[in-house]
Amino acid sequence: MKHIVLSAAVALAGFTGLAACSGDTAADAPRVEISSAYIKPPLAGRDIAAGYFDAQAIGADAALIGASSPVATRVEIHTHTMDGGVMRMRKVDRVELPAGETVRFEPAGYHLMMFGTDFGDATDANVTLSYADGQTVTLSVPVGEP
Ligand SMILES: [Cu+2]
Repeated sequence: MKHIVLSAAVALAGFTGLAACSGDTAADAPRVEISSAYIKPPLAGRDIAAGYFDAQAIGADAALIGASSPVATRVEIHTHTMDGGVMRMRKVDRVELPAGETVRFEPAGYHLMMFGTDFGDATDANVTLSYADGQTVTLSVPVGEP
């Protein structure tokens, strides 16, 4: 009996080792799938744009903790909240992405707020997303309504 328990412990240790190993190699295997991404360009005379997309964590929970873009001086993650019947935007530091669930970044919901943008004539812009596990992924995102 003691022997069986010991084997189980060894098997468990082996499994944990494997999990740690796959974590180490995750840098080249995106664990969050981004789809339907687009950037809504600024209104005329403004330089604030918004980024929208669908995010789905694959296999394990993930969390988006930041974003940046070479065409923006600053990119923040925002959410909308109702405040006394008024819709307000609020900066958030982290968006949980439960495994297998699609989290939408969309108008009136989560979105990327891009400040000080300068798109020029670009039809696409790079956006780098940073995740809680340290992974960063840069996407080329179309500029314009989908
Ligand atoms: Cu916003």
